[in-house]
Amino acid sequence: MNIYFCGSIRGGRQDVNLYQRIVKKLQQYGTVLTEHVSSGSLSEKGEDGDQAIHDRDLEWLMVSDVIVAEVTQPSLGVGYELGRAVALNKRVFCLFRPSSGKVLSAMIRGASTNSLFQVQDYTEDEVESILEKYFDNIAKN
Ligand code: 6IA
Repeated sequence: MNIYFCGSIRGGRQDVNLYQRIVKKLQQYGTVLTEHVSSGSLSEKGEDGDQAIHDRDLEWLMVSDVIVAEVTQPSLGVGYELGRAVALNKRVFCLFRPSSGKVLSAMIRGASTNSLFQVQDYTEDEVESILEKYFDNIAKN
């Protein structure tokens, strides 16, 4: 299974340790195409050029079976990826932490109208078990 993980990069890296935990867990279920999103040493500039990054990410999005996004830290790039994923009819799982004090965008919360697009509120300590539950479920369907 190809898994595309989305997390904020230029939107702010404050949750990067949590992204690392998520990617580590996701690797139990398949190949995480976007492992770099969780890299602690990612510089803000990027060496490839923005167009190359965009085009490569879209190619990965197209070949992915499921998109998992940590959406607590708002990111234009993540929002864009999620919109493209919906247009591609992909399975999407968004993770949000209400304890952050933030309120999730209506365009993300409101997109969860069917089982293909799900938004899950969670606390940091339950992140692994939430992912287990989700992937056990899709394995059954
Ligand atoms: O707007 P943001 O930068 O927060 O968007 C983050 C999202 O866009 C992530 O989920 C990534 O999949 C994608 N993305 C944004 N920037 C990059 C990137 N390098 N490399 C790969 N994917 C990216 C940007 C430069 C980097 C070295 C900081």
